[in-house]
Amino acid sequence: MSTMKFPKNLIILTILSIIALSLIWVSCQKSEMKNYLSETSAERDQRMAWWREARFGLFIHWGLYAVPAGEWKEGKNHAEWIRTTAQIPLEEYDKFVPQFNPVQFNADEWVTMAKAAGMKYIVITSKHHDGFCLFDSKETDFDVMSTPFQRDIMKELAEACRKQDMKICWYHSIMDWHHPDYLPRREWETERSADGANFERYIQYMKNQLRELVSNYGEIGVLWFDGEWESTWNREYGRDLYNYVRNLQPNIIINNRVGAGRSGMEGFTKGGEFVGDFGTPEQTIPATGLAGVDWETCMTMNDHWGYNKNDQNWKSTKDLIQKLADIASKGGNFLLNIGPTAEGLFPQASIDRLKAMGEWMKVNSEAIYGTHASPFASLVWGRCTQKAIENGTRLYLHVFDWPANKSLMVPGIYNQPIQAYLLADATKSALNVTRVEDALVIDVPAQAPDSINSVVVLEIQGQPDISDPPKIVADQDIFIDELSVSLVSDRENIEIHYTLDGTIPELNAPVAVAPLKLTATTTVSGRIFRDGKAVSGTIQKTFTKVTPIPAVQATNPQPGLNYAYYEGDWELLPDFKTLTAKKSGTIPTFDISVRDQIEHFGFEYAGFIKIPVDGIYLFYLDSDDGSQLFMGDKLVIDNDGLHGLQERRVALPLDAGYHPLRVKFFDKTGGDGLVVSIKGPGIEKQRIGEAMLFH
Ligand code: FHN
Repeated sequence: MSTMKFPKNLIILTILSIIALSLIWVSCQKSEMKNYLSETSAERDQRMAWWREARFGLFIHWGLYAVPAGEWKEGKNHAEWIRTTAQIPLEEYDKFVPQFNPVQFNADEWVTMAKAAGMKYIVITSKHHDGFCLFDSKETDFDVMSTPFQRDIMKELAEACRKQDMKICWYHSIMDWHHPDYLPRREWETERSADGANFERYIQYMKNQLRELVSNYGEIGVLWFDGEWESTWNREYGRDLYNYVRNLQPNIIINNRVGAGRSGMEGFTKGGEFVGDFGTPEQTIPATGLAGVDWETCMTMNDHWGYNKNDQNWKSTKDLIQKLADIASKGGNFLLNIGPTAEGLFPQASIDRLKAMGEWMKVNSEAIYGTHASPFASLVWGRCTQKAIENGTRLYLHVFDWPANKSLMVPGIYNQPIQAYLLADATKSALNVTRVEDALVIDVPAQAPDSINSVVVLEIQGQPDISDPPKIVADQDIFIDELSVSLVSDRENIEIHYTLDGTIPELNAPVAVAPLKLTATTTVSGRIFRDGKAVSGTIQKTFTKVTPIPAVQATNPQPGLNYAYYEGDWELLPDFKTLTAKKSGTIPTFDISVRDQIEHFGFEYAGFIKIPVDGIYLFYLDSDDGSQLFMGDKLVIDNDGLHGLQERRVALPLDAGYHPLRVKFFDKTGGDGLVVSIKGPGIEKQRIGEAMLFH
């Protein structure tokens, strides 16, 4: 049969026009994307309002891993990571699919228990690192519809939440140990080739699933990303994904694990990196809140996120209730986890704790919902949360240790009291309040209303006026010629008296009315007075005048750094001088992408940095794993060791000109990263670029 011949150039023209049209389509898509990264604070406050009010949510880790329930061969300490921690090959792990049939799952019962506990939102694993989807996805068969259960769990839970005015939220893992395009492979998965894997194609798969999750289940409260720490994910992907999801649902809230800037389990994002909407401390509660930063501690009730049938190390109800108060007293949210069984049930120990927390919340939730961080640095008997009221403030005093002498002392507070009463007392019968020096003392009954946390309400006039000393504010602790230092406080109707000789300021000491100009090493002390009386302690800080490090003569400096690349398995930085480099040469800046393998490698970079003007310069070293920065022969930043992305910094006085510097870096396994940044006179914090580097 003759076949029609198309002239070659017509075929080429057709292909080119298809490419051109698809590029136009993609750019249209991008151009239609609104940029939510530049949201106003008013818009953000409106979007965050329900979440800040909520303060308390339920985390649910559920999936195929509930089937083995923590056990594999001899191992009994696994959970949601079991495919990796037990090194289960894909085809073995897939055998859990036909075993997943949680016939006792009842979404309404789960939501009822969460609501009774006082929780306002539920975050459930739509897909954890194992890649299995608890929802009906058109993008994969590795989902709940391929199990005997064949019901869309996300759909049922979303509907149950809506019925009970509970926000439904999705956890979604960026890391995916099942999808063929996800990289890197697990180190032990030597049989599973990465040939043909295309990470960009994986990102599109993830975006397609997120479109399903954020379009098919109604309004979603939070997208809780996780698994963002591996080397293939980065800040740019995170910013793009944040915008992508916000364009699907503009009011959705997204955590900081969408980006790549989270520093470890303390969960906050380093300055300058993309942050998402809230920090995510994990299994830990920050020592204090961070003014103006939204954050949420996520925590297990025992030692595992996913169900482990052998894990009976349950936190006590007392511990959980006091943790809820502690977190709220620092301005954070508490996301408390349950790992349901393969049958679809909450473990009884979890049910018991939810119930007991609900009993406490039934009486005291006003002291949690919509509250703000404590105005006190610390309280020996418990915690404090607060709310604004007309012409004053309502303090919720969470008393863990009830005073045996029936006198509850609230130290260092200068406000006039309005009234005090027990939150558990429906009649709000007044408690007597007297002033003793800088404290207010509340007469309380002998018997605490609650054995774990009794809330005493103290209403005061105006904003809290606490005996905090003034703050001492300056750019640096060291200076070359002159340094401006300010003493500040937001307390009203006060004077700040100061000394410059290390003595305690008394009433006759000078008053700080403008920034102080220091020209020699000085210890600044500040103390607050009102109506001739000291109403704070004293704060002190020493500022040191230093001689700048002289520049060196660089002979015929050329752009770029010398570098040497090594391979090896280290726990700490080796002495590279004793090793043979795999390769070396010059490189424009600190760049680890020239490595020949994705783990067990190291670099040493050496050259000069050209400092523009005399001044104090901050250097930052952010790495996963270890790194060190040398200026001349001096080790100035030691960030060595096995760790996730972690940033350390140093301030150095430098003369203008060339300064010799050296950076050592190594990565063992898992994520990796190296960022060397600088901040100085006229230089905002930024990566040290090619323009400043020479050899
Ligand atoms: O690897 C996960 C872990 O399984 C769990 O999901 C926690 C909960 O936030 N997040 C990761 C560990 O940081």
